[in-house]
Amino acid sequence: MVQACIGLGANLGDAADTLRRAVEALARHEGVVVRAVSRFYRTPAWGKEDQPDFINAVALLETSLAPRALLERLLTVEAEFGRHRPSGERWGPRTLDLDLLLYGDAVIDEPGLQVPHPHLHERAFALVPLLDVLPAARIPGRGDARDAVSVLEMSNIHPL
Ligand code: PH2
Ligand code: MG
Ligand code: MG
Repeated sequence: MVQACIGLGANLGDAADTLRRAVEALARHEGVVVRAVSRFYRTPAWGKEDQPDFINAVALLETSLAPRALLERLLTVEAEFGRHRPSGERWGPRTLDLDLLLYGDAVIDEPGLQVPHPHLHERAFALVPLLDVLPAARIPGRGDARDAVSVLEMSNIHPL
């Protein structure tokens, strides 16, 4: 079993309820055990700021799924929650976003599958909940998650 961290985000509909149900959907899958879920945070939109605040959280999993199979599972759950992926729209509003942040200490750079998540180290909305579930988290190739978050603006990341 490998320890994996999933970032959950939503800013359309009842985002907190969606995140709760998405964690349940992940836990129902064979080969996935949810070990911990972070607090839920209200966070300002990052990257594309003219959209509603997000609710963000991180789930700590143990999984027997290979990275690609886990990613496929995340995409399936996103689709179950009505996620549409309009082509060309980057960082827009979404009913549910599930990102593979960490997969053990693996470093993977393949089409559609990059681990650690390429923006993890610069996103307080992902690092703060990550540290809830894994206070000693390391980002392979980058160092301690705690060091990464220490240089970021965190005053606008509010636990619900
Ligand atoms: N996700 C994005 C882009 N911007 N901002 C916040 N606060 N939370 C997110 O989950 C988020 C974002 C792309 O996936
Ligand atoms: Mg994302
Ligand atoms: Mg995503």
